[in-house]
Amino acid sequence: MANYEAAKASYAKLGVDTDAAIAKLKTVPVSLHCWQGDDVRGFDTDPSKPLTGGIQTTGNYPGRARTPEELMADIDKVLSLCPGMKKINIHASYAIFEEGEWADRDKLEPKHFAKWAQFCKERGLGADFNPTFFSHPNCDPLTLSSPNEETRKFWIEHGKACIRISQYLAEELGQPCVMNIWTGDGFKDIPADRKGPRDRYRDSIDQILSEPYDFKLVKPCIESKVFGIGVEAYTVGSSEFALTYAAFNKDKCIPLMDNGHYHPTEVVSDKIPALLAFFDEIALHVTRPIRWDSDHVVLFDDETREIMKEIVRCGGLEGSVNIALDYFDASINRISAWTVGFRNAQKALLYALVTPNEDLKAMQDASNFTELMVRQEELKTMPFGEVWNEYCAQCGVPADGEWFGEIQTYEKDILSKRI
Ligand code: RNT
Ligand code: ZN
Repeated sequence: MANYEAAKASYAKLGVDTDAAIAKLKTVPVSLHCWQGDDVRGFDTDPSKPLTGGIQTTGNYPGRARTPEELMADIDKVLSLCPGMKKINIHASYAIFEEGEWADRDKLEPKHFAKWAQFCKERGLGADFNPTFFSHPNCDPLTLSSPNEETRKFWIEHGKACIRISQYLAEELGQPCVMNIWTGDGFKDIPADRKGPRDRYRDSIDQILSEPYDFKLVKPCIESKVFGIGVEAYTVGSSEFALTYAAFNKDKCIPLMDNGHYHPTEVVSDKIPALLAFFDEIALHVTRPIRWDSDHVVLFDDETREIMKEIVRCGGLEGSVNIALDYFDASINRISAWTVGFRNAQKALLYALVTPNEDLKAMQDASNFTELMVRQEELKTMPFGEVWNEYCAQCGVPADGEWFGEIQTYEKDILSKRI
């Protein structure tokens, strides 16, 4: 406490109000992805079947969640260790069926997500949603861009079902539901026709978005990608495709950028203000790519901090930027992976909120680049850790150094028994 008061005084000298920063962060929803807990397997298909769509989890750390009950218990553990306002990001493949019941993806209904709605409601959380266009026998391997009309129809019906489920989740929870359309459609090697699949993908999205929904409640997104594993030569939903679709359909959807989906020297921190110059609202998947879209756990690293700074500076916390996490590491304790990533996203947001952004901007506008560099460098050794600890305390969650023991106990008591 005394440490926080001292840190607060140091920041006050820079014109930064740390109490206001903490209060603001408490109101910003960050979406926690359900798929870190079970290596993106879901419950609607045989879990021994491989993950497809060009994404991959690597590692076989023991303790993967195998049932909805296990996954929800694990999420509860994560929630208890993470500060801030959360939403739960659910994939369609995590449908929960009654005993003896099953529905294919084109026939999914809101009732298959009633248990998720209840889970969120009981904890005061919002929900986001994703159609699952991968890990299913009807990936031929294409989905929404397939030349086979029967295949394409199946996936369009899946997308429409997901719009209805998203509308249900938003209404049940009284919060908007971001519904993200991403497919891994593409080719391993040089295609003979690059436009055909894109024409079909475009038409498929048009059909999905023709399903009625309230755009204030359901926010369909189009997520682009550069390449996937086994899909190295061509991706149907490329950056240009996804952005152009979103730009031409601003009344129906918003663009989504995943910071693992670009060439390694491109940075999403720079793309956020570029998009916000044209779009009222955008969505993000925050992840950590290493050489490719490896979906490593989010760290408190330079680019995560820069992404959060841009969100704050661009006014993104007033509703124009929807923040979700997207990573999956099976090589370390999954609860710890989830917790580290969520806490780091929060930490980077708080760090951005205690940056004297207006003063720095004024220096830039006055071409005072010398002082700008000095001030930016000096900020790096401010007593930020004290502000972070205060935020954790106010949110009723453990400070750094105080939570890992809980994960070890959970592993010993719960995860190690999952064999
Ligand atoms: C894949 C995309 C996509 C998925 C999730 C599971 O590269 O990032 O968002 O990670 O839908
Ligand atoms: Zn993503």
